[in-house]
Amino acid sequence: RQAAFRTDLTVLLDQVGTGKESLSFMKRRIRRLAQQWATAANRLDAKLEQRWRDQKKILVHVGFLTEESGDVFSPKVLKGGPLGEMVQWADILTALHVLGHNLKISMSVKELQGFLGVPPGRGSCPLTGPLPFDLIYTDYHGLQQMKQHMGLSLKKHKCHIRVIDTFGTEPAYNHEEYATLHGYRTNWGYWNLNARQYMTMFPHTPDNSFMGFVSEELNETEKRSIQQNKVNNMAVVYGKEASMWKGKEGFLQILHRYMEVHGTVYYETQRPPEVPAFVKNHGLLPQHELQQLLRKAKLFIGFGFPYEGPAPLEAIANGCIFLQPKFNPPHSSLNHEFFRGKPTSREVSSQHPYAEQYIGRPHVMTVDYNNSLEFDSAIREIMRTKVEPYLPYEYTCEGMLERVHSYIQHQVRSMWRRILTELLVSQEGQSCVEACQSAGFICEPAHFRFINNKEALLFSDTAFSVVRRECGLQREPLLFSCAGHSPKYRRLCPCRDFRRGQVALCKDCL
Ligand code: U2F
Repeated sequence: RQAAFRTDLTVLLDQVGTGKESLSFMKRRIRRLAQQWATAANRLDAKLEQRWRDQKKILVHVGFLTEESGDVFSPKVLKGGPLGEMVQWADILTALHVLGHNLKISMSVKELQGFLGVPPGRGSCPLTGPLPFDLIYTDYHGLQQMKQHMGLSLKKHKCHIRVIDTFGTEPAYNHEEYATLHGYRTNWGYWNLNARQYMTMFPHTPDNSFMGFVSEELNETEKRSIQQNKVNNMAVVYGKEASMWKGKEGFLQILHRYMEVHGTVYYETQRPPEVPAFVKNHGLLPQHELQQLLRKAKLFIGFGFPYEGPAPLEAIANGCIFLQPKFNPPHSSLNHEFFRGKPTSREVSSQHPYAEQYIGRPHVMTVDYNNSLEFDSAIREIMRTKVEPYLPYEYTCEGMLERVHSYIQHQVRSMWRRILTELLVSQEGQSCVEACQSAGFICEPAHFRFINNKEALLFSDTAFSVVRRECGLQREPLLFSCAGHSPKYRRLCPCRDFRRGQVALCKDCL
């Protein structure tokens, strides 16, 4: 069947269900952005010019919100707990619905069993027969639950699964045997999936697929009115939980010399001790009220945590400049508690590397907070600088629809029609992520299999162990890796071009 765009979200809202703050948060978000999604759907529809799109049967099983996984998120929705994951799931659900697919949503193991056709009361009875879905979107918790309830057949149906994985999973952690032998074993990894089945919140490593989420887009009238109403000495602090403010008095003092400081920190009855008296604390705000506050503010300032959340994109989209700390040395699972046990060695160079690397000045300033002169002068520069609201295309509704559409139509059998643009050889110790990036390309893991041979090595002439003058091929396709690097080797890298503002897609791929 052909999929038809949907602009009415009523059915979706009914499907999401009730009874938990997390679900209410997601529904409020879906409702608030309904008009933006509808406009985006119409635009993409026109752009695709009647192209055939298969309607897929899709199951979305949100593992981290199930009671069986402990659901620690829902009770904290109104108390300053993490919302980024809920923002993303709400947007994924909306994108799949708007693209016109046949969607089933499950938020409990019972519903999961029902949809997979496991007879009630026979908890671990494995699914027999064909899988009733073309695609299953879930997370690591959900994957574990499916393993328990589908037993052996999960292996057979693995290629239909997509794992929503905020921070990403690198090939070395995903490959069970390699991870076990080389000390990459964590609580999360070792599922032996194709690394592109992991879908991330930001474009971290091209080994995974970039799923993303959306932020509100402004029309020209709104942009103009924002610019007229900006208050040059108004700052909003990034951090809805009091603990995120701990030990930051020094910076807050400096900031307060120049600006009026606002916060949206959750509190019960009294001001949390971490939040100084000169801060105007609004308490945790509903998303639309936070947007209003950001429209007036000139500066949105991060103190290092939370990492890689949606809020800086919202701030920049509302015309704020985002000021954030540089991490030197970078934070990673090797040196920081928060990332410990996460299946990636990715080095996080600042609170929000995407803002730093993909957006940058004048919208984003990444500075060394230990240097109070640098910090001080950044604030003064921000007060003088005029910026326009900015939202990268890949974070608009249209950008997300376009990307998810492309994944669903072309990525199904792990084949991805993309055009190889360039074969590069990295420096010693350099990863293909960096090698491709330094030439203005992006690493394309789908093409490793075409270049993993003697001919390609001979052709490129330089890929060998520098010390032993040897060339090596990768025997295990699951270990092809853009992120991997070793001081001993130069790597042969498949790179491709990408669209401006839509890094997941090559120039001719839609
Ligand atoms: C990130 O999770 P967070 O939820 O902490 O990320 P934030 O950037 O703080 O914001 C999430 C949403 O919270 C909303 C805001 C954002 O869309 O509009 N919000 C609000 O509604 N009211 C307020 O007063 C303040 C914010 C990240 F997303 C997760 O993946 C990580 O697990 C987590 C830890 O690093 O950080």
